[in-house]
Amino acid sequence: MDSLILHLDLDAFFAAVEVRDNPELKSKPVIIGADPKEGEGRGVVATCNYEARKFGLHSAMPISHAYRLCPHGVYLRPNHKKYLKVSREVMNIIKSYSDKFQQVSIDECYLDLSEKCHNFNDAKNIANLIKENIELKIGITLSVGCSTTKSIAKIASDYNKPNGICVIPPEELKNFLQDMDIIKIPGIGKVTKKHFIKYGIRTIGDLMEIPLHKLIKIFGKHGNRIWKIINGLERNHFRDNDYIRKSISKERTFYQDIDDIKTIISKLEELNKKIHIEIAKDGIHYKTITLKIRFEDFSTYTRSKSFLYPIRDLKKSMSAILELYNEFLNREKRVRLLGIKLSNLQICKRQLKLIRFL
Ligand code: TTP
Ligand code: MG
Repeated sequence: MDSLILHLDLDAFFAAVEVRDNPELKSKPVIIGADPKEGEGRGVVATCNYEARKFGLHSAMPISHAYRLCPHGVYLRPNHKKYLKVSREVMNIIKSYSDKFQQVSIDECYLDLSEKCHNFNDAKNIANLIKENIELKIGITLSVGCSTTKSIAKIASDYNKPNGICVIPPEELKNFLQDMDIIKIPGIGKVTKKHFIKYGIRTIGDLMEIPLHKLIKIFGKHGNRIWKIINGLERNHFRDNDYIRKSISKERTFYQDIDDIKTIISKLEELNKKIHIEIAKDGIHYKTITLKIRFEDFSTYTRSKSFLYPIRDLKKSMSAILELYNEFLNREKRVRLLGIKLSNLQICKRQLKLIRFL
């Protein structure tokens, strides 16, 4: 018997929470992100509701660009604490439908229903129940994909967004994927896509024409992984661990570009302190620290350093940041943005017990 896997992803998550808490916004374009400052703002869009997407707005778009496309939208700053709380509430509801559960980001997770359901119809009924339950208790919507593997379920959940359900049994897989852009395959981003285009591969149908040995020859391990995904042969691992973000980052786009080294260092110290306050609350340690720097001409660089073991240490991290910053000391350009990212995260075991207990 094939597995029955659901992928569940909340619709326009941050924006949906704000609309829920202020129903007057319901029919308006709502954008969550940096302050647009009437078109002069310098950050990016975190997300926006589907009303705003009609104007071409999307995540990661510069907020000034968003403002030009949609000046009459409602622009709100994010409230991460609130979103984390809503995320926990949603995940607790979803978890109650199966022990085989894995959260993969703040608003998406997988659920294995193989032992709970006999067929796709049963799985679809459960997906509907979950959707109704979340809409009733939490007041936001989500989209669900259902198939025999995690990656196909993920592609399917995106297919009928927002507020949709899409079930893809194995016999419909080929038809479903055939005309899709290869960027829909989890793990293929803009950069990898360019690599595939060099070989004339644009759609998943193009990929399906290529035999496995050839894919492996051209793309190595990546080729093997992709072949398994598009043929519905990927193995479904459910990691039995608590969800922990892959990385935590903080960045600041300055109101005016800066070139004074003292100011740059104090901004880095400020970011470093803030990010440490945040991880201390959750007992998180990190092995890798990354410095991001964007100059006035928008050239952007990231540089990382990894420690031998996970740490949470303000002094050590600051000296790593300064070491990474050294490379940019003599650039004769002003700095537009600075950012710090912590990755390779781990929750200290004792702390985890305490969090569970609380
Ligand atoms: P997504 O699930 O990618 O987006 P979404 O839920 O807003 O919209 P969709 O209906 O397409 O699923 O991301 C979840 C949340 O993560 C999103 O609400 C805001 C945040 N986010 C950012 O802050 N920056 C980003 O670049 C992206 C992609 C998401
Ligand atoms: Mg989402």
